[in-house]
Amino acid sequence: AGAPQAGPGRTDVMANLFEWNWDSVASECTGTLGPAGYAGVQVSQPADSLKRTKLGDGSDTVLHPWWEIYQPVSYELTSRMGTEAQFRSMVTTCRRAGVKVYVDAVVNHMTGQGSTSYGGRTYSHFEYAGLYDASDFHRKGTDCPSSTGGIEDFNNLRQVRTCELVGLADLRTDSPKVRNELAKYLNKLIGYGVSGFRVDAAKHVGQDDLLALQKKLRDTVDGDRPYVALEVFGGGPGILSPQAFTGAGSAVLGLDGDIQIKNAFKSYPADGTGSLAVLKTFGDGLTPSGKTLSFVQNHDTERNGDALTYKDGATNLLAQQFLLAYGYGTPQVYSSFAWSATDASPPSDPGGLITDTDCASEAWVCVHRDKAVTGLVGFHNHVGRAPVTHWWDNGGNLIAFSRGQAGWIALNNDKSPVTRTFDTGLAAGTYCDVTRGSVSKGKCSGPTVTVDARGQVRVTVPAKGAVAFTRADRV
Ligand code: LM2
Ligand code: CA
Repeated sequence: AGAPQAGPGRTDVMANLFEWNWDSVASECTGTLGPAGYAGVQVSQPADSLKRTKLGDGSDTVLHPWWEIYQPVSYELTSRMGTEAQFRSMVTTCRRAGVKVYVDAVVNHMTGQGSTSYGGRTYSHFEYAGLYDASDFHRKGTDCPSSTGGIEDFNNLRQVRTCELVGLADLRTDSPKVRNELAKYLNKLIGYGVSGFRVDAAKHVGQDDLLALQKKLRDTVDGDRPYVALEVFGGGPGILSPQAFTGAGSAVLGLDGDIQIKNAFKSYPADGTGSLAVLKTFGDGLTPSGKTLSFVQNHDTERNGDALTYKDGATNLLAQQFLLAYGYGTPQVYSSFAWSATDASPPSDPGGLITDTDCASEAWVCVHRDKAVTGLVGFHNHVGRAPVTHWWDNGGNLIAFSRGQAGWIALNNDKSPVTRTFDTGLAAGTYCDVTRGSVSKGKCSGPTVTVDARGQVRVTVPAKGAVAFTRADRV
């Protein structure tokens, strides 16, 4: 169950293209992800889902909110993101570009509302023709001990596992029938070339059922065990904690880590009152690096206040650079659509089908394409597992460190530039700053910096910016 790895010069960086349609993911794999050195891409929940036909109460103004996809109604692959044929072709295209595909898998529940779907299916709560009937769901009273049938106490083990998460029909993942249906679905995806999964609501499935399900999964087309990253929000005690799930999959999501990154880069309530100096031992107290899919934000935490968002602009880019440079976890870069209301729909046609991504429009935010980020993807791939050395900080918002003798970076989260001499531990020479330029035919397209015979470099670290280079960026 290895972290994503593919192609020469790649290690493990993943892009999370949340609610990009399949055709757009495919062109991104060929046009950007492959060439920039991304090893993997996480795509959205691909099974047929709820398609709402009318608005709910007064505050409900969006007919097709982004969260429709978290309400599956079958395991057919017709969705807001495209057809089954488009999905398959996307996987093939991405793999050819050296980018492995990881799928967001909803295994805890089925839809909690509505009656029609993107695939044109009709269904009702607890009845999904040809797949599940009422006997395949946990029920209030017999299984779920809460008075409403919903999870009321997130510290109560039986509630967390058998009651309904926000009213979503809770699958009997402890039954052979449900496990077989889920395995059939996930194995179909693996057969199409998918390399692993982000498992939605894994806390609400529980360790035993997750492990039993994974035993039923086939090897990937590369001959590996599928990579399985479990979504487990922090805050739960004991066996409900992320730490308690590290043995139940390949990794857990870094949901405590993204909170800490936000706190360091942007303390509440004022921007810049935290300090990057605290990141000297980032990872302390969190799940082990090799067992964590780390990120600055995801689709939930960009909305719930836990994490930095694209709206933080340069601060967000700087945080992405830190995560890629520091080497905690398998790093993932999140890119999705712009929003103001938290329920907003991704750019869609009137029927809710998501339209092609246009990174040049204000409707989409392509963080993974930013030169500040792609430069650090290359850095990450080059430095590999080299340890963090030569750490330096000013106790505030200026930090610098090396990754062994393979690379060096300085990050400045203050509002004014700083010029200073740093120890890098790298060999003497002139290097291309990969945050602004790249080396091609021995020439740097951006600014260069010079390391002297003592391994020292004198640089100006821009306000809300970084300077970074690796051994491979000598010119
Ligand atoms: C997740 N991880 O465990 C996803 O990352 C998260 O985005 C999902 O919630 C959740 N679990 C279920 O997969 C989102 C969204 C919810 C939304 C659900 C289901 O944050 O607001 O709930 O998807 O679409 C919506 C309504 C809610 C309603 C529910 C069921 O907002 O009010 O509950 O549908 O009808 C009565
Ligand atoms: Ca459950």
